[in-house]
Amino acid sequence: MSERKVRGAFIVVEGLDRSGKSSQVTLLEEHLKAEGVAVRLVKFPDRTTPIGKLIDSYLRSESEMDDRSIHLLFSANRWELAKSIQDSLESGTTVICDRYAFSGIAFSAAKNASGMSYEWCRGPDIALPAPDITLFLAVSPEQQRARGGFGEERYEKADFQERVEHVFERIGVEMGDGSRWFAVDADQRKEEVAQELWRLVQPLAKGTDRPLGRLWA
Ligand code: Z5A
Ligand code: MG
Repeated sequence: MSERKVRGAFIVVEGLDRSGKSSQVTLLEEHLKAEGVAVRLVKFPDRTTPIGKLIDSYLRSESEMDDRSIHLLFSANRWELAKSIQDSLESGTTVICDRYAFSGIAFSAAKNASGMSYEWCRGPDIALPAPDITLFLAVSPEQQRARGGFGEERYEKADFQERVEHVFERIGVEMGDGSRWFAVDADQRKEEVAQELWRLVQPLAKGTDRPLGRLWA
């Protein structure tokens, strides 16, 4: 019987604003590298691509856009990188992703705009590479406000963030038990959060032989 090839693991870190995603993604990268694992960091939105530049201008409130248009651009920004993420995984590199399709659904569905149901928001991201694990950083509104820089960009308002959180909760429930979606208390100190994330990621540190799935497909 032929052995299945081991590929890199696809690890997604999600959460509300200022929950510490970028800090944790960096700590996770360092930890994996120290274990001798080949790692690639990806961040969405990727503000460096032509589509990413449009998104960046929108987030800074330097331009206005129809809610549906910006939603589709966020998704297109992920599709731009989908093939290269898959290639990295297949070549044995572990990919850590700072925000993914779940942010896309949560922030757009929270707008409660007409014609933008939860299902509609999910549509464009169906069939993207599926994460092997999603780490959702849950932060309280008090901690969010206490952390640096909150309030500078378009969506950084407490009532909106609360609606975003509700959509994230729905996603977590609907992803189901087999999806490896884990919520982690991100009010803890950085080192404590990092330890908890490492405990969850460690079984995937040397890669996985599971075929790469497709989101909601
Ligand atoms: N968006 C969307 O609408 N649709 C989509 O499809 C996608 C995104 C992908 C930009 O995201 C916006 O795009 C975002 C969602 C929307 N809008 N909102 N709101 P972004 O990822 O580019 O946002 P960001 O600029 O990276 O900020 P962030 O993600 O909110 O921050 P973070 O990465 O979670 O946190 P951090 O940078 O690691 O930490 C923030 C500060 O807190 C910093 O000073 C840290 O030192 C501090 N920190 C971190 N952890 C701790 C702990 N544990 N204790 C104390 N202090 C801490
Ligand atoms: Mg960040």
